[in-house]
Amino acid sequence: MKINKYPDKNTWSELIKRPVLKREKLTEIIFDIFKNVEENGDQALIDFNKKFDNAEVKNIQVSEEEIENAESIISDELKLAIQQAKDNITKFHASQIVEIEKIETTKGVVCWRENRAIEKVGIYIPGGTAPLFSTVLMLAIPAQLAGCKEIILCTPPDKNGNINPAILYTAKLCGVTKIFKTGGAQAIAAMTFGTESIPKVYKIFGPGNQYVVAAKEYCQKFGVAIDMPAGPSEVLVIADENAIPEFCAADLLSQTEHGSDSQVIFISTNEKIFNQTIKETENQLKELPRNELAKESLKNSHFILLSTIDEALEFSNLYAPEHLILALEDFEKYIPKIQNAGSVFLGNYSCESAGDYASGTNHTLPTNGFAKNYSGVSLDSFVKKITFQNLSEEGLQNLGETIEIMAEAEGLFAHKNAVTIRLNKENERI
Ligand code: HSO
Ligand code: ZN
Repeated sequence: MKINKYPDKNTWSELIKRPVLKREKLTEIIFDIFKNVEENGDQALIDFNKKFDNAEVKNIQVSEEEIENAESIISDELKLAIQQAKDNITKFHASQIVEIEKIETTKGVVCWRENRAIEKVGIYIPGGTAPLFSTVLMLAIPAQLAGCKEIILCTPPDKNGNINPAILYTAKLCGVTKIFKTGGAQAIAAMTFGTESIPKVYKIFGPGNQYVVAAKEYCQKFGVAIDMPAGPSEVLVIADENAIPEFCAADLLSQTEHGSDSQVIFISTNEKIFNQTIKETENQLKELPRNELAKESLKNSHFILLSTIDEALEFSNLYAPEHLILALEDFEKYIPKIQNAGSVFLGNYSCESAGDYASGTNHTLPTNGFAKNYSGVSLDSFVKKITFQNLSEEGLQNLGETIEIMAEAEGLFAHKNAVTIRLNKENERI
């Protein structure tokens, strides 16, 4: 970890830099994978499963029997936990449904917006050491609430050709319509073009490695939308003299265990809390099963001592963290000063894990500074909004002249005429 005591403001631009990823030559690889999947469909996916995941898979689609089997393997304890998380995530996302409001902008001119669900969406869940079934909750729940008709899920099989039972169980519970054993860029390609078994979708969601991220960038060329540009996970913690170093260290480490490229930033205005948190982080690190990853990501991480909370927030707004934790006594006072952050955790008891799993907010959030211009996933991510308008005769009379004058000024006489012809007709009748 890098320790910075009262760094000069002109060094901040260095401190806010994310770790530079060793990006391999991805463009060509992604192009080839997309071409192969477009041309060979399911067979390409079966071949890629063998090549990349060392898995023999005959049927790309997960069967009903496999899903039932998963349900019988999951412990009752885990089922109950998933249920409570689901209830909270559902409650919070359902609260985002807004009522249609019809607005009369001029007498006789009524405008409004209505939501329509994106009909077909695809969820990508990475394989590997941490089976992120919590991400299934975060994506499938709002998709179902929004009314998406087709919600498909792709995830890579293990070397026995199986998928983690918690992923299968959660997918079924949250209304995923079809589950497929395919991962990496080829899964994104399959959802982009469609194959014999995988339907083509209109929007793709979910995290992934550098190949998946590059594939999600590429699929947009074919008219598919994505949730947001992605980067490694991150958290920024701001602590005052009332913060609890053990808690701060635990929060920092929870984020470092996601991957060696995760980044955490700790800022304190109190030297004692600062030093204790560093010590605690080193102590707790030793106990973690995934401490190799955590150690690596700590190398990218900064511990910063600053003079005031206002300064800490100024730094945080510049960094625009995915997660911001305010371990502050009077956090209320600072809320209006938060400008850029994906999701904020207030007070000593609001750990990031709460939002990662079960409090109700979504954990699919903008990283890599994108909190400056993107929101996290919400119900809105699964709908598009259509505007409507209805002008009565009186409405057109009230607004017509304005439209005619503007159309004429743009030199667009057909536009003007669309109004004039109607107003004249009206006059004829009178
Ligand atoms: N912190 C991750 C989400 C997650 N954590 C899933 C645990 N499981 C990205 O925000
Ligand atoms: Zn997490």
